[in-house]
Amino acid sequence: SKENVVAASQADKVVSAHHDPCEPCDSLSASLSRHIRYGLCRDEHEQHELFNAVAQSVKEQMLDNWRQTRIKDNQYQQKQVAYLSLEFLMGRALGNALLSLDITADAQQVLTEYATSLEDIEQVEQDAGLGNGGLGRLAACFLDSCASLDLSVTGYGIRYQYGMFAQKIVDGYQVERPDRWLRHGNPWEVRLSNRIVSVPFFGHTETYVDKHGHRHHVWADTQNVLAVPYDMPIPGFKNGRINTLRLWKAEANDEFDLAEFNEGDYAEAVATKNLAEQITMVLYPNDSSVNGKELRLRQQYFLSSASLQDLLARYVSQFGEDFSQFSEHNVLQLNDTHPSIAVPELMRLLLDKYSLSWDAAWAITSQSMAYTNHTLLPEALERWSVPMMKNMLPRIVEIIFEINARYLEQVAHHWPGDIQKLASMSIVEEGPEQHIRMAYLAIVASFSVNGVAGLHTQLLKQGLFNDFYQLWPDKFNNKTNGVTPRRWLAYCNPKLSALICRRLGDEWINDLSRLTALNSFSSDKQFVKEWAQIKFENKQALSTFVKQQCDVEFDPLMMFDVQVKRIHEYKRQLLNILHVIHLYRRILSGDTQNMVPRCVLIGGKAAPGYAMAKQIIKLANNVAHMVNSDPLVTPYLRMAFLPNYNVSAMEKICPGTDLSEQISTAGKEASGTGNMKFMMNGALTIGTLDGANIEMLEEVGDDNFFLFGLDANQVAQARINYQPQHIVEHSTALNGVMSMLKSGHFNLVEPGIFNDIIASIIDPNDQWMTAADFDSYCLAQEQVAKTYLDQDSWQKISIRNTAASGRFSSDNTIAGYRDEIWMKK
Ligand code: B1H
Repeated sequence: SKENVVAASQADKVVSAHHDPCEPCDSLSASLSRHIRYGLCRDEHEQHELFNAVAQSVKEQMLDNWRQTRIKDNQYQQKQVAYLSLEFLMGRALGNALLSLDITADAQQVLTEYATSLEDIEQVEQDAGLGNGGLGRLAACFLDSCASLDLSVTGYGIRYQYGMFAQKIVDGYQVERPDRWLRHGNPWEVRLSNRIVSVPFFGHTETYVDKHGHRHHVWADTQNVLAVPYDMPIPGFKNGRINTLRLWKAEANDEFDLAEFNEGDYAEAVATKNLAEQITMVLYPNDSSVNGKELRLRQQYFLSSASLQDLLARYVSQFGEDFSQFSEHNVLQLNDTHPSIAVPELMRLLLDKYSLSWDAAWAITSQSMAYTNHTLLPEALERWSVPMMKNMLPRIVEIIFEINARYLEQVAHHWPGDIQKLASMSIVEEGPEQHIRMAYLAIVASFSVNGVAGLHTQLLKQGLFNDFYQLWPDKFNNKTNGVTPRRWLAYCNPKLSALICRRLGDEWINDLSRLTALNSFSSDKQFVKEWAQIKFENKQALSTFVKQQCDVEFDPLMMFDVQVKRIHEYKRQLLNILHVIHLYRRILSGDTQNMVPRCVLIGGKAAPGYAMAKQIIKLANNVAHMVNSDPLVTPYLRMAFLPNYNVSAMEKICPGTDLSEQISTAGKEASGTGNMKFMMNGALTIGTLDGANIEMLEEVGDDNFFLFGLDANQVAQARINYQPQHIVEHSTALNGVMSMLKSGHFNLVEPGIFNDIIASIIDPNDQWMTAADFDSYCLAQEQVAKTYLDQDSWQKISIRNTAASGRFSSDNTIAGYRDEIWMKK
């Protein structure tokens, strides 16, 4: 195979030698007028062209520091971290870049000369939606925090031509549309033709013994796909560091099938090359469930191999082929098992390409890999069919079996004579068809295995991975998730941000624990008044957005009750909808005493193959329709389903939310991160004891959090003899809601469409136990209403929530990764 790695750090040195570091680059203004004059080639330009020119100019402001950062990091002064992830849910980049470079005011000023506003230009940018939900957005927040903490961290991912699908709602149903985010080009990216690598697929393996008696493995007759890196700048917050997000695009090489070529089928021979480019065509839109398609495994291997070749080439250009210091200088953080095929791939490169011994290669691999688990849901645990893998990656499968054989000796040693343990802990799952358990592969090869919130890590250790925890207790650790305070407070909520800066200065932006000082203002009347006024204005802005997107009138004088996240049964949007129906029935029956007028907003995408999630979307839309079209109801209750929920939408939603819904079945949501964004922006939370909610409650205190429902232990207990039908019969409220649903009140013209949903609620096997928590949820909602009636105390609690959110800065999380995983000695 031709793995022509080009070492390019030499080129950097040459270029920098010719660059005078004292010569300043053009000002933003000069740069922009140059881009508009010479970049567009005509006098008329559309908004997206103007945006592109602005982004090009802002990128230019980063180029010197970007190069300086790269040159410094190529000297390996600090350990190099590679964050491998199939998803980076970046959203828009312009506003964030301006904030980090501290040139927002500059840009606002410059744009007045072009008869437009920065705000308008920002809205033109397409979201980089290269992720599904929390896992992908976490990777994006982490990159921001790493750069801001001056850490040398490179994100490695895939440059999907189509990101997360765009969601439309037609007649209440979700319709998916392709996300053509690159249609007008991507002004932030830089294509690096000098760092292209080649990734092998298919073929077969051969072994031979050389004259010294050493065995060698050759992976022959492979079909190679070129991996072309596209770099995106990741600016640190006002610190001059510009890190890199390196996204790989698959391209065909120009080795043609000569037979076909010579037979005159030139066009056909060239056309087959398109197959290679399919690899990076589209993001798989599943969240918390696997897609076992062959193309997905190809994406995973493509990313892993390209990134490792890149890393090794860089290392070799600095240290030569002496890999003894590799793990001292490099660490690979695996974002779930999706890139865990990097484990056997690193082994392969060290063994076959650099001729290391197994023991040397394994020492390096197992001291460089760290794995983060993001879910306990069985449907999200990756298993790949061995026959399929053998065909696509024959050499990789050999290596996995060898890793397994050696590791099982350790298992046998730890549990002598326990045959059952060998089977249950094997990386290879036996059955009619063998499968590779990717999580086990990741655990075996990693020096660190972490969960993403306290409860999640505890459940990993005691449940799913208990055997491994017994074998290697020291590998396991917790790193509770966080979100970046730059995007999720300073940028998205400029009014609140300004108020906080007036009282505390601006140091909270990179030291969020300073927000605790806000507590001392919670009895300052003037401050509370300003706090409430800002929330009101943010609610006005959100109403405008909801009106645009859903054509529903939200009144900012009403309470804004919001649940936005992927649609999944375990997240229980259904519980929320049942509560809306409950309020609707109360209003219809005239029981409006102490009722607080509310606007309920639900938004999120369903995986295209997830039928139940799609029905929940339809139910939300139908209930919203009934609620909003009854003038007797709308003074008390309104509801909207927001189409196409994404990063940019959340930037408008979380500042204008009063109540954040975090109502998953306890033990199912590994962490959650939306919960943290709402808290930072002063929303109060109604939630279960699940994921990071538990830690939020701990920080803010139970007087300032609306807790309800079974905890994880109680859920496990209650499951044993769960009789939801019985619960319905004994709950007047739930009984009423179920009757109304069954009567067809919400689907008069489409009889029967909600039968599956209705059946799921009273199914003794309902995994999500919606009925079990319903009464408790309604009670907590009454408490919410009561608190909201006393606006003064509501606003105080709101302040306390923001004040207590400091722990959930991703800076804090990344400091933990840095100290306890990456730099751990
Ligand atoms: C999370 C996923 C996920 N956990 C499979 N698992 C995927 C699994 O494409 N796939 O195959 C994609 C995504 N995503 C989320 O991670 C958790 O549900 C959240 O609770 C958590 O906050 C987030 C970040 O850790």
